[in-house]
Formats: sequence, C-alpha cells, structure tokens
Amino acid sequence: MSTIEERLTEYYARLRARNLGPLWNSIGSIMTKEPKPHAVPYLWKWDEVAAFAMESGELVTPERGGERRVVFFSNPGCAHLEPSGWGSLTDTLYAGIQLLKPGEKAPSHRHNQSAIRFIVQGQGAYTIVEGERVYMEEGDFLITPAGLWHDHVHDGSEPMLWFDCLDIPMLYKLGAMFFEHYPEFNQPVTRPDNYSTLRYSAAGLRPIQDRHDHYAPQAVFKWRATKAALDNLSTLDADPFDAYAVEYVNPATGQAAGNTIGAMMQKLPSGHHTNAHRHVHSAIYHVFRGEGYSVIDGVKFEWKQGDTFCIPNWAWHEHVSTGAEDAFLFSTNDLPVMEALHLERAEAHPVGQQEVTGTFTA
Ligand code: 1HN
Repeated sequence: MSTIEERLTEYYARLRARNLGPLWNSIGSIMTKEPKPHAVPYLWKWDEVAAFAMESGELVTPERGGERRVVFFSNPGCAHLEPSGWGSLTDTLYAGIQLLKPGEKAPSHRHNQSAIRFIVQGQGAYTIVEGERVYMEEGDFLITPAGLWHDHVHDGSEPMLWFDCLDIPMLYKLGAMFFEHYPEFNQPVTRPDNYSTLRYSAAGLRPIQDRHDHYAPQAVFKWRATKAALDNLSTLDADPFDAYAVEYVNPATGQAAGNTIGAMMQKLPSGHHTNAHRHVHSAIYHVFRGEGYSVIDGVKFEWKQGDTFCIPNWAWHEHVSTGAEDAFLFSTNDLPVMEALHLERAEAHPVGQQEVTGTFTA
C-alpha cells in the first residue's frame, strides 16, 4: 500500500508525461499579491553602449536580412525568456541603440510591432514612413506605427545614433507578429517634405480631413517645440512625481502617439527631487541632458547624458537632478496597453521619498 506522497510523486510524473499540470502547486506563483515582473531595475552607461554601437559599424552593414544595425538592451531578469536572442528591456518592451553611418541606407519593411525613436546624436539622416520623408535631429521624437512601410537613408556627414523602442516582447506573447519586405530596397517618397509638420503646426488645430481618420497623423515631434513646451510648463507648479513632463500624443485623438507605446519628456530643474510612486506599467528611461540619480526600490541609480535605465512594473521610483544644468529625461512605457486593458493603477509612497539602501553597479 503506497502513501499519498508516493502516489502524488508518481501521479505528477504521469501528468507531466502527458503535458498536463497540477494548478494547486503553482497558484502561489501565478497569483502574486502584487506585480512581480521578470525585469529587474538596471542601468547601462552611454560610453559603453555607444562604443559597442560604433564598433558594430566596423563589423556589419544594415543590409536586407539583418535590416537594422542595432545593439539592444537585454534585461538580465528577462534574458532566459529569449532563447532566440531578441532583447527585452522590460517584460513588454524592447529597446536598442541604432547606428546609421553617412551614405548608408536601411531597407524598407513593415511589421505589426510599433516603433518609436528618440534621436540621440547627429543629423542629416531621414526616415521614410509610408511615403513621408522625415529628417531626424537630436532630441526629435518619431513614430513608426504598426503596419507602415519604413526605411532610413543617411545623406549627412557624421554617424547618427538613435534610441529605438518597440513592443516586441508584448507582440511575441500575443502571437500577433507579421513582417514583410518592401519590393524595392527603399520606398519612393510620395509626400511633400515635412508633410505631417505642415498639417499639424499648432496645438489644438486638426485638419478637417482627419475628423474621421485618426491613424498616427504626426510622424515627428521636434525637440525645439518640446523644449519650449517644457520651459513654459516649468514656470508653473511641478507634478509631485514627474516634475515637468509632457506626453507625446496623437494630435487628432489625444491618445499615445505610438499607439501601444507611451512616451514622454520630462524636465527636472537643477536640484529638483521628486516624490516616489509606483505604478503597474513599466518604463524605460533615456537621459537626454543633465545628470542625477533615480532611486528604484531603495537602490540609487546614478545617471548622466546618454544612459538608459528601466523601471519594472510596480517598482518604487523617484528622480533627482544633481547637475548644474536642468535634466531632460526621455522615457517610454507600456501605459497605453495597461490603460486599454483596464489594468493600470498607481500609488504614492507612504512617506514621500524612499530610504536609500544601496547604489547600483553593473
Ligand atoms: C526595426 O524595424 C527598426 O525600423 C529598429 O529602425 C529596430 C527591431 C526589431 C525589428 C524591427 C527600425 C527593430 C526593427
């Protein structure tokens, strides 16, 4: 007569062999009290990532097949989920640094993943999105919405580096990927230059043709306009958690410009220290200007221009600007998806700011 324990061991083996499983042993890890993402708080220094990106310029070209020359960020907490080698920076978002050298072209394709770009360094390159040529300059924010043809061309004289963020891990989980090559290497330019900027040149004014067509009408948000908006905003009261921040939105709808990917630029005046909060959505930060640190779940992450770091779901975080100049932090997030699924919530830290228990080192 075998004991229950012996029977269970043998029962589990038979279940496993038939590709079945017992819920009663895994309910605790499925139903965590709070979000427990795979991603861990992490920070990459610009000098190191930029050096790797530049080195890739000596080793590979953005040809058909490879498509894009990008060094991506691989969150150490997510790496085991990516056997094929695509990066997750948070559980839903991928990000990387793309290099395009003078005279180079990256081929035209389209996919179901949405992309946003933030231009870190250089000028003279343009991207073509569904027939619209968009020149890219430092501090510009661009979108490549799902399903639109896009390719890049560099007519300038210095290497260009930019930050890409795509919803790759999310689409992978959803099993919703499609990818297609354009029949030629580059697509033809079919619209006047600055098309979307000419159509949307003032806030609050929507061209009449867009009353019923809301699909991503603004391809680029120029740094000059973003900076002016933040300088105006920062003469007023600060948000307790984000200081002075603007979201990049679709001007026809007010929804996130990148559809599934939210993005914002925030200004932290020199010396500013925000309060801590946490929220369900995850975020990726790229330091555009300035220096300081963020405290994430009690750990100090020191940053300066060009650094990239992440805030996993439900992690406490606050930001401090310590440089002589104002800091400008660009960030992307999965807030639009959390909101669409009615999953978002947020909480202020009970005592305002966190106790610092350590400093991050890579
Ligand atoms: C892509 O199309 C771009 O268009 C960048 O620049 C990164 C990563 C994975 C798949 C497609 C781009 C990408 C990508």
